[in-house]
Amino acid sequence: MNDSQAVHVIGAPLDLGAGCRGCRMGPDAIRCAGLLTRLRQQGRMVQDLGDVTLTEREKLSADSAGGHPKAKYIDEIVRFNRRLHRKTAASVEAGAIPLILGGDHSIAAGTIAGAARHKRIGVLWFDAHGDLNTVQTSPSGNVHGMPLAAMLGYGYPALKHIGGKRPKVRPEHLVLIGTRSLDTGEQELIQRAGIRMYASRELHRLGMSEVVRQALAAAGEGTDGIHVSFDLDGLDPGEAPGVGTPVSAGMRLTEALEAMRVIAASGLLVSAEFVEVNPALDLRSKTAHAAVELICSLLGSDTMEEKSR
Ligand code: HAR
Ligand code: MN
Ligand code: MN
Ligand code: MN
Repeated sequence: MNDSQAVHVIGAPLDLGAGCRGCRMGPDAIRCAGLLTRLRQQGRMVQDLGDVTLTEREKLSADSAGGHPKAKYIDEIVRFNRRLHRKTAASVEAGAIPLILGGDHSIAAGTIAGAARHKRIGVLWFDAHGDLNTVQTSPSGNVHGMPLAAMLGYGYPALKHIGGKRPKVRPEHLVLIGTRSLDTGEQELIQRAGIRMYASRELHRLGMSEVVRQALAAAGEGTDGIHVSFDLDGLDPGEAPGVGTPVSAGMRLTEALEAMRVIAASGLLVSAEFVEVNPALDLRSKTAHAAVELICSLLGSDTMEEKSR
């Protein structure tokens, strides 16, 4: 990433992968919290490409949208993610930085496939959860708990094969940050694949800057750059109440902002997404505003910051 690269905002209003409704309104909530104005004030060229189309949820039932009883709405989620993958890839090809606004986290199956179309990608995954379930291990059948497994090459075929059959990320180029809720099958996959993880305990022991420096060294080694996937439930529920699956003892917003600044300074960023903002559960748009702060720390232009000093 450099200061002259434009940011392409892509809305991904999908909530079929989540257990509760509402994060389909996430993209507009983040826009309404002032995203475009704020980024432009920081000297970043921004273009809003609008939203990827979702088939009306009311026309679908979990079965008719079907495909699999333990992967709810999987057919429509795959269709949506194919569209999202093309938009993301086109944006990278145009030399821009795609900034995808979710939507539930199942959209990562489209964004990462898109970013990985012409680049070898490392992934920094900020989340309370691992999202490393497969149809076999998922306790809920909610697809937002599965996208990262799919990107590593595990799970539901149509989901993992979006944008081609090869895995989109190698386990050594993936780092989980802020993790504190993992299912048994996810723990096994982390062990088996040797995935690097910084849970809350390590975050506090090492400090966020050091964690992100280590994460960037691992994910950046032998890749063309980094995709940042930020699930707002990675933050503490006190600072990000507007999420469908809150987990206590999360990252502080100040820590997460520090993480974004270290990533920005590395120049390694290729693409980013901010997901799981659910305005129906939010308190005075606190979570949407947290997303805007994080995005500005990640994508604000350094040059302009210096000019205004
Ligand atoms: N691990 C649980 C499941 O797979 C919960 C997933 C929670 N959802 C998310 N993902 N917000 O980060 O059902
Ligand atoms: Mn997630
Ligand atoms: Mn999560
Ligand atoms: Mn490597």
